[in-house]
Amino acid sequence: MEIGLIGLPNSGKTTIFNALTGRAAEVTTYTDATSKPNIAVVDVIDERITRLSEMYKPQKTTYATVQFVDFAGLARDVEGKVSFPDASIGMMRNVDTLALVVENFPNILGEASSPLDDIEQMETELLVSDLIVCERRLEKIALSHKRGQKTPASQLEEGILRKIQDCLNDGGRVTEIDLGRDEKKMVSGFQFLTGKPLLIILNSSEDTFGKNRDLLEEIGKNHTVIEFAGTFEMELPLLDDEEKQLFMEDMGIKESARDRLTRSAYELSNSISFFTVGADEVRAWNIREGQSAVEAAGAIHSDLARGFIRAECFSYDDLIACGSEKGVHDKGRFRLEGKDYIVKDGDILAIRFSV
Ligand SMILES: Nc1nc2c(ncn2[C@@H]2O[C@H](COP(=O)(O)OP(=O)(O)OP(=O)(O)O)[C@@H](O)[C@H]2O)c(=O)[nH]1
Ligand SMILES: [Mg+2]
Repeated sequence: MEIGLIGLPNSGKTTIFNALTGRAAEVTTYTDATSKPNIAVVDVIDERITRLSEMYKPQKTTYATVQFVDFAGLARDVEGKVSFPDASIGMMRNVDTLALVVENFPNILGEASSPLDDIEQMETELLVSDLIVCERRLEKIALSHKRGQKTPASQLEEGILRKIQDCLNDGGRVTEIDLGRDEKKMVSGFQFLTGKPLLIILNSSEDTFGKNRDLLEEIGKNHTVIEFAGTFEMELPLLDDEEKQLFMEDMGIKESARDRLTRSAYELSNSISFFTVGADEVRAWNIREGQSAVEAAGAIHSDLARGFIRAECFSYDDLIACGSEKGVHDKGRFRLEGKDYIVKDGDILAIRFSV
């Protein structure tokens, strides 16, 4: 999964990136629009994988990974209006989930922040950039229709894009539009920014962290929101475990920034994990809730999907309850599932296939 950190200039994106990754990317008062984004890949530490690895003692243990991308400063024009640099937009379209970092601490001039206005402003930016994509494509389609190149596919596409355009013009998001499976496929190539799950990170100052209930509630009416204490949490990965524990308890932080964010992002994007186990490797894989056994096979390798015969399947919970794979068999919890079986979070799969 790829999570993109976006936000107004100086909202603390790089600070949060450092808190998430344990990196020390430069935190500056002003980065310019030409700066490259910071990118880091981190393991998603899933206790179930740790436990499976202890049981199977494989040569290799592979956790699922999340890639964090910290987008460099938005450009602000002379009137203070922000816009995304083209290079950033291109990259933003490639991430799975957008995490909007919102400043909730006084700026360097000591001025109070305005989180709700900032969210609105950023949402408008996302919407406008989708609207531009939509309108450009519609113009192209209209032109080819005028030239007599009208096909069922082009008419279908036009219809969907009109729906999207209307929704955006009404201030809605692409995620709010009820699209069928084929329609979704048709527009997936546009990678609309408002079509991606959006998570709000309220970046609070150390002294107000945990005391922003009203604000969080207000934001929570329309969004999934989590609160971070950016500058404080950026220091945490640098401490030893005991110190870290003490500092976190002191602030009332129960989980690391990384764990909080990845869990929310998984929930928001309906991601689930299934596992493969064996003497060579124990590994976690991510798919979307509702995906089938053959789609899960395809996540491992396209050959497995192409030559799919059956999925051997049992659940992690049954394995733990029964103590061993043998126990799972003895208690009748071992299953053979077909192509259309909907994979559950925590399923352990082995794909039978032939190509
Ligand atoms: N008090 C306080 N200051 C913060 C916090 N997070 C960031 N800052 C400060 O805000 C300034 C900008 O932080 P960055 O993390 O570089 O912000 P950014 O969003 O990456 O900025 P650009 O990349 O330039 O858009 C720095 O001076 C940080 O020290 C925070 O949680 N509390
Ligand atoms: Mg930055």
